[in-house]
Amino acid sequence: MLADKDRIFTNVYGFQPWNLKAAQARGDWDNTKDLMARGQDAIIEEVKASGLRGRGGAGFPTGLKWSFMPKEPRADRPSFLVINADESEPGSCKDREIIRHDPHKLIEGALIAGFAMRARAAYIYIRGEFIREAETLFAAVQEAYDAGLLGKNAAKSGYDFDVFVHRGAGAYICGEETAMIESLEGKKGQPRLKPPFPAGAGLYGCPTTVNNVESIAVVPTILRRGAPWFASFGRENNKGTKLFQISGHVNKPCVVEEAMSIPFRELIDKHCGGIRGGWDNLLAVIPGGSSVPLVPAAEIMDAPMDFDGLKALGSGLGTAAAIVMDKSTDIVQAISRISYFYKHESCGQCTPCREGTGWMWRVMERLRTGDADISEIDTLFDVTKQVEGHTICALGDAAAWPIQGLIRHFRPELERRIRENGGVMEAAE
Ligand code: L3W
Ligand code: SF4
Repeated sequence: MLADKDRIFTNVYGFQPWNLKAAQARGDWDNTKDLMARGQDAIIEEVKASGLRGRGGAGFPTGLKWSFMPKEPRADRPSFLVINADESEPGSCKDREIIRHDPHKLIEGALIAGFAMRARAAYIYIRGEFIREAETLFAAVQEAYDAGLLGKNAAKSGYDFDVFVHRGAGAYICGEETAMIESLEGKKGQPRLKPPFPAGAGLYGCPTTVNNVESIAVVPTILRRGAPWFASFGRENNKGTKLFQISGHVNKPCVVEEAMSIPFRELIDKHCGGIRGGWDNLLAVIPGGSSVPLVPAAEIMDAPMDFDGLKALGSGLGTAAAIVMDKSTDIVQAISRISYFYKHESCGQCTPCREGTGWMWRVMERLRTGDADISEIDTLFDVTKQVEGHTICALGDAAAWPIQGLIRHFRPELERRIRENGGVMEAAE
């Protein structure tokens, strides 16, 4: 179990105030200018050496992403950092806790990361529904300005840096980095084709890096304690500490910081008081937020909770939001509900997603009630394969993968429902 002394988010439960004075007492903003004085390239190299991979779902190496930014931004084409606080993935609730209780880690991280990538400013795009969190964030940013930690000569570093907080308006798709950029520009939040990646042409066509809240908030501690310290947790290619969010049928759902690669059973027993009704009662787990396929009980129990461990099981770490389902769960209904979510949140821009998400949900609903033909299970699987990889953004994949996981692992349950309903012959819509 991760020792208290190795926790980055020491106030994640809000036992102490979030304000600047309390944050400074916890070590935030301690000689930030000295960290910056190491130089931009040295900071990027340290983050690379720490092994930090993006905490928003994709796991792209953070230092490498920063290194794509221009070393000498043009005066008429400044660089920007955009921080993704649009936490909308079903099951995910970690960025919310950072903003509620530790916002200065994020703001200090924004200054250091922005400086390292030679950005002029950071935009924190916060989910519209996070009303109280936005109030906290606005107030924390104001505190930082009042204390001279942001703005001209930020933290006496000699570097000018601004932080703007921008509230979203309730669309899941604005968590996709290019839709977020469109939304920041005042347009409808619809993803752009990539490439170009934001580092080449992002906000207002300028070089931009989009990072998740947790990725930025851990940076000051990595620099203070050193890359080898951070890299000492987890295993090769899966380093560091991580905020896990466990919801569903555990005795004590929680958000907890643990070492990357902790086995699933250990995570649940140590922090969640075990599975409701005991381990024999576990049915399946969606380990990384609703966008990744479920993993059946027998396979997840001893799995390392990290990028590679869950990929090997045909799933993914995603945002490390584990949705735990015991045997009382109607697994077909659960996945059908997730399908509805993606149908509802599709921006409608590309045909396989706009038409496919609705089609998949309607078939899922008929499978739920058993009002389908057995052959439709294969048809549905084929359609998920037509959607996957054929859309502008990852929402199409995210809609396809949970259904693929269900068919892969729970086909007998789907067939049982159809048989018990009389195996109705009906063409899919
Ligand atoms: C420059 C290249 N940059 C990649 C950058 C790219 C992006 C990052 C990762 O989706 C996943 C998605 C959800 N030159 C580059 C490059 N980049 N190649 O690296 O890119 P990518 O495309 O692998 O992923 P993505 O489009 O950012 C994110 C999954 O996360 N997810 C959902 C998360 C939800 C939240 C939330 O609610 N807050 O995070 C959960 O699993 O399905 O697969 O920056 O520009 N050659
Ligand atoms: Fe929009 Fe879906 Fe296409 Fe993404 S995949 S751009 S959400 S229609």
